[in-house]
Order: sequence, then C-alpha cells, then structure tokens
Amino acid sequence: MRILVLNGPNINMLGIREPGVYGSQSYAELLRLLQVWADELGIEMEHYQSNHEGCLVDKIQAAYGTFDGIVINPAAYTHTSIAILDALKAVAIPAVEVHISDVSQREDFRQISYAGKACVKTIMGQGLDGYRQAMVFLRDYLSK
Ligand code: CA2
Repeated sequence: MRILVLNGPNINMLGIREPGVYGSQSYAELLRLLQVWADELGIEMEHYQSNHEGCLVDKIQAAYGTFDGIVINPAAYTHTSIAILDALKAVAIPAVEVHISDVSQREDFRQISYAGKACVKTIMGQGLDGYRQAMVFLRDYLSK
C-alpha cells in the first residue's frame, strides 16, 4: 500500500513559533514520526511539502496511478484552494485531510475547507498524531 503525505505552506516551520497552536515538535520530527508510523503499519510512504499551490497540484496529479491513498494537510490553502480540491477530485485517490490544530475552534476564515470536500475523512485537533490516525484510517479503508 502506497501513501503520499502532502503538507502545504509553512508546515516546514513547525516548532519554530506558535507552539500553543501547533505544538513544539519540528517538521523534521514530523517526518521522522511519519516514517516510524508507516513502518509500523506496513505502509510505503512518501512525503512532500510545498509553499506553492501549483506544486501541490502537480504532486497530486503525479500521484495518479502511483499512490493508493493521500494524507493531506493543505495548511492555509485548505481555506482558499479550489485548484487543490479539483486535483483531488480529478485523481479520485482516497484522501484524508489532516489539521494539527482544531480549526473548528479558530477564526471564521478557517471554517471553510475546500480540499475537505474531496476527502473521505477529516482529522483535526489531534496534533501530529492526526497524521498517524489518517494513515491507520487509510490502511483500513483501502483494505476493505
Ligand atoms: O492546523 C493545521 O494543521 C493548519 O492546516 C495549519 C495551517 C493553518 O493555516 C490552517 O488553518 C490549519 C498553518 C501551517 C503552519 O503555520 C505555522 C505558523 C506559525 C508557526 C509555524 C507554523
């Protein structure tokens, strides 16, 4: 089972500021944890982070025929990007949306998720463990 983990803008800055919102673990630590969890779950995992919307769209398109599932935290593009929504719909790869913080309890402008409309599940407010939960969900979902 091949899973692509996608992260959007500023996720590479994790741990540097706003520890009260996003925790104190760094992006490097997230990458280490992703590999530990993937190994435990028997998942072949690749990850990619970009600050550029089109690069994320390119990566989603390139996943077509190559990956069985996508875990995506589109970060701020969650709330703005119809291009990412359309790309997820175009490839029709089962995708799980992850947010480190509980966006439902935050500002009004974070209350819309375009990408989420193309996802089979959303996990939010679980910190970095949300990525593990997303991989577990996809493993079970894809095994059915
Ligand atoms: O909670 C999440 O995972 C978010 O996707 C994170 C995004 C935010 O725009 C979404 O509304 C919710 C922000 C990414 C990280 O931004 C940082 C800001 C300051 C310090 C470090 C990272």
